[in-house]
Amino acid sequence: MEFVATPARLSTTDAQFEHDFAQRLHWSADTDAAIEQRVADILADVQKRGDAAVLDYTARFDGLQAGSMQTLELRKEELKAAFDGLPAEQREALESAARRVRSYHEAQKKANGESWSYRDEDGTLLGQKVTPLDRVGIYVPGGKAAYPSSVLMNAIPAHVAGVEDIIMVVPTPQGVKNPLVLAAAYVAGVHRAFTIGGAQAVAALAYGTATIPKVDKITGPGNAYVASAKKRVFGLVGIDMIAGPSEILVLADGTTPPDWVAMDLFSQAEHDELAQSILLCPDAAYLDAVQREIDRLLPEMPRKAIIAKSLSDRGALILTRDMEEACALSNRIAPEHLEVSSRDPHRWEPLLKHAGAIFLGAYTSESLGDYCAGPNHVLPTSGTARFSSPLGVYDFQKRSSLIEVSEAGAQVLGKTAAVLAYGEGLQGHARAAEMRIKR
Ligand code: HSO
Ligand code: ZN
Repeated sequence: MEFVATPARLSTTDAQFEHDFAQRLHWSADTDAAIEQRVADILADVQKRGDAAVLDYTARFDGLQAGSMQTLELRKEELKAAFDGLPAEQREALESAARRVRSYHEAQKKANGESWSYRDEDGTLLGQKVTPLDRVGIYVPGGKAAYPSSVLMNAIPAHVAGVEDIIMVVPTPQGVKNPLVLAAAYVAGVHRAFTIGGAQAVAALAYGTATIPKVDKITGPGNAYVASAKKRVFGLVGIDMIAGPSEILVLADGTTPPDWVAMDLFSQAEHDELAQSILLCPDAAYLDAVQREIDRLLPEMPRKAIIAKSLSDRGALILTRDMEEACALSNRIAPEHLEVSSRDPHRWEPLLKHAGAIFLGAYTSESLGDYCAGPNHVLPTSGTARFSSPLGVYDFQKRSSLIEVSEAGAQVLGKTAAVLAYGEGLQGHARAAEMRIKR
C-alpha cells in the first residue's frame, strides 16, 4: 500500500485563508457521552468496592487475572532488575537523560520554587512558604503510547519538588510489562508502582483502596477514559492538564535543510493520526522543497501510515508575507512545540509570546527536547499555552501565605480592618482587630 502525505497548502494572502486556517486548527475535546457514563460507573464502583473493583476491571479490560492486589504491585527489586537487564546503551541513555532533566528542574526550583518573606517598617513579617505535596500518582499509559521518557518527565520534577511518595500506575494488558518503562521508574525514583490502568486506576489513586494509597494529585497522560476520570476526580485531588493531541509548529526562514524540517514534522505526526504539524515560511520555494522531502522520506518511515494520515488531515504548509507575520500567526496558534528554524532565532524570539516550548535554531530539533535536553516534555496543547505552562516542579508544590503582625503593625492594620469589617456588617471581625489596638 502506498501512502501520500499532503498537508494543506495555505497562503495568508489568499481570500480563503481565515476560513481554511480555522478549519485546519479545529479540534474538539468533547468526550462522548457513552464514555462519560462508563467512567462515572467505574469511579462509583471503585469508591464502593475498592480493591475488589480494581481487580475486576483489570481482569476485564487488561486481560490480567490477578489473585490479589499484591500481585499487581511492582516491587523495587523488579524495577531495578528491569533496569539492570537493559543493554548498556539504553541504561546510559536513560541515566543521562534523567540527569539533564533533574538539573533543569533543580534550576527551576531555585528560580521560582523557594519560600520568601520580608518585614515591613513596623516589623510585620509577610511571606510565602513553599512545600511539596505529600503524595502524587503518576499515570503512565500502556500499549502504543507507553513512553519511558514520560515517566522521567513526570516523576523527576515531583522528586525534585520533594514529594516523598510517588505512586506510578501503568496498565499492562495481558500482563506484558514494558522493561523500559519499569527501568525509567527506577531511574526517576518512583516509590511504588502498580500494574493497573484506565479509569479504575485513577479512581484507586483518588479515593484510595486498602492497597493503593490515596494521593493528593494525579498527573500524566492517558486515553479518553483516563482523561474523563481525571476531570471527574478533580477537586478531590489535583490534576495536571488534560492533554489534547500533540502539535508542532515550525517557523522557518528557509535556511534550514528542508529534509531536517520534513523529519521534524514527521516526528510529531508519527505520535498520532490526530497530531498536528504546521510549517510557516515566507518563502514558497522552500515550502515546495519541504514537500518534496516529505514525499521522498515518507516511504522510509515505519509509521508512514500514521504520518500520512496526520499530515494529510491536520498538517499545513503556510506561506506568510514575512517572518513577522509568521510570528504573529504562531502566537494565534499558541502551539505546544514551536521550532524557530532560522539562522537568526534570537531576532524572532522576542516576538513569540505563546508556546509550550520554544526550540531555537536549526540544531534544536523537538525530539532532543522530547527526550533529554532537560526541559519538560509535558506541555500545554491545543492553544492552552495562552494561559498555561509546561509541567514543572511548581506542579508538585503548593504555597502557604505567612503573616506575622507585630504589635506596632496591629495598631495600624487593626484600624483599617475594623472599618472594612463594620462596612461588611461583621462585628466579630471588627472587634477581634480592635481588641489588639492599645487605648
Ligand atoms: N512529543 C511528545 C513527547 C514524546 N515524544 C515522548 C517522544 N516520546 C509530546 O510532547
Ligand atoms: Zn515526541
